[in-house]
Amino acid sequence: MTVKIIGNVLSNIPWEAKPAGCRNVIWRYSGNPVIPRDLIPNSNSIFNSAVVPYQGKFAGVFRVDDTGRQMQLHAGHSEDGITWNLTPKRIEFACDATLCNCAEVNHFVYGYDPRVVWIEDRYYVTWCNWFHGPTIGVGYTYDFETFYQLENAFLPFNRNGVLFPRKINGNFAMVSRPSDNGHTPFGDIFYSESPDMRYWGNHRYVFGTSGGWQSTKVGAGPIPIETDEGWLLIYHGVLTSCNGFVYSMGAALLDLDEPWKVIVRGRCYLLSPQTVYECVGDVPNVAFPCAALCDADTGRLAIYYGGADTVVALAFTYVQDVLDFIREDAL
Ligand code: BMA
Repeated sequence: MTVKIIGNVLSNIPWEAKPAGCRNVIWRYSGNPVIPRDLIPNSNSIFNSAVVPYQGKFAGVFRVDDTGRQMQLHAGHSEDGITWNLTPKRIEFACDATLCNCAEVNHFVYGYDPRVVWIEDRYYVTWCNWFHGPTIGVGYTYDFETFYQLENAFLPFNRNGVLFPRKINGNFAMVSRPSDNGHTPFGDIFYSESPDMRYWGNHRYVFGTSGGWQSTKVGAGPIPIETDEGWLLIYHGVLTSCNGFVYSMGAALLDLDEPWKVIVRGRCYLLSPQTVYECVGDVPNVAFPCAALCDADTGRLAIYYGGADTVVALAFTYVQDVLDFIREDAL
């Protein structure tokens, strides 16, 4: 491994060796899916969810659609990152009145596709939050029990708001994907900065659609991974087939100081929906990454992704191998 990962040594992340004969850069966990759709009472589906290391174990925020098909967020804990306990009651955000006008913002209608990241002194959560349509909700927690809500980052319509794990040039940094109020047949990734997690600006264009698997729209996935060569961004790309959207995952490397500048981006997907749990479910043909655990020592990467908008699955790779893969066949 020549790449240096700027992050914590996490020797206990989920891991399984690459199967003999596997030709792909990424391989699926043999026990997939790790979270079934019916893990908690009244869940219709659990997918597109975010996990982080927490107190030597793991915690996260999970997208749970209930059997009324209401999209909600639930907290969860795990000893090993594979077997999860989710709190049956959904997260109800308290208001941080110092940074949020609660009466205007804190009306929970729906929340989905969360991301979680530790920045400086707390875990920040972003998600797709109803505010007269989808936009980027922002909150934080210290303990995965009490969650505080802040002002929405952007106007509607926006999705896939993903924070960077540290300030860049003195500001909080986020990528997001402006969209429409429906199932959005377009979408490019933009970058924005904030001095205080409240006011967002300095908007920059990062990248948009390209051919093949990423020809309809793209959106950031897990929290970007810092390396000495740039930010590794795992993202989803969507194509439109005669049968609807197909969601795959790919990767790009962004400049460390100016992350809107793309150093390299892969032409081919890392993983596309091919297994039964990616192709059969409430929305067929979806592999949607929302979180990754990375061990800075070995470069091991465990990626959590939603399968067919129904379950949570895991896949493994090495950061070095992903970089080699996108450089060998770059856009
Ligand atoms: C997007 C979001 C995701 C979902 C995807 C595929 O618009 O709703 O949560 O995984 O569509 O249905």
